[in-house]
Amino acid sequence: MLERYIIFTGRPNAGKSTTIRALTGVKVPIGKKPGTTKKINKYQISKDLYLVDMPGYGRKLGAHRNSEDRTKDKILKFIEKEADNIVVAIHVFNINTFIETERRLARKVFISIDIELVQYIAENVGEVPFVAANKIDKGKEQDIMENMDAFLYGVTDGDPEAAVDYVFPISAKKKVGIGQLKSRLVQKLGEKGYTNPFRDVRNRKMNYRD
Ligand SMILES: Nc1nc2c(ncn2[C@@H]2O[C@H](COP(=O)(O)OP(=O)(O)OP(=O)(O)O)[C@@H](O)[C@H]2O)c(=O)[nH]1
Ligand SMILES: [Mg+2]
Repeated sequence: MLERYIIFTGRPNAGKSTTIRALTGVKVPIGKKPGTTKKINKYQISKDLYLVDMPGYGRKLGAHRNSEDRTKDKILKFIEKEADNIVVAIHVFNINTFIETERRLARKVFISIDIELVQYIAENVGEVPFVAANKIDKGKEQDIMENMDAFLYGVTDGDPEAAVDYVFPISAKKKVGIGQLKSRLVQKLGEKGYTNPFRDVRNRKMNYRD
């Protein structure tokens, strides 16, 4: 049986796993430190449909460069190889630290890994992923707005209006903005023949496999 995927991507600690919990009720492991999700974890939610909780894409303090590179490689390979089987992609990023992290990690040359990954998904899957701008409950409003502007500007190449349809400010932890993202996600899945995809999964304990 062919497997189809709903994938969640993003930097270490962005809140991918928390977002899966908030959207679907599936109790995937979450943690305070980056590196909680170590493998590409699949959770079957119906006959052929799987939630895919990805490990963090990018650098994290104290981690070995080699293992990080292997992880990044696995994520990119998965997206490339399974492109036709990815029904929906959701990219999660931290709205508080977008500018700061991108600058710091790129050693002052401003290259955005979040934007690169969004574009990589769009090119391979053939559709722009939904983007969850996470952790809006944290930090100053001014900083959040600046980070959002920088992200929108980068991801649309200077036409922020183009992103209103697929970027969703959320707090996965406080469950803010989850309703809007979920209804777009459910709508999109419906268009692709998956009705009521999360009906039976709430609070169910599920085993993952990779
Ligand atoms: N304040 C706040 N914290 C959040 C939010 N979402 C997630 N977190 C916290 O961020 C930390 C990381 O959350 P995870 O969901 O494990 O992040 P992840 O992206 O899956 O991380 P890795 O698996 O390590 O790549 C946890 O301490 C969460 O409680 C949010 O919306 N607001
Ligand atoms: Mg995780």
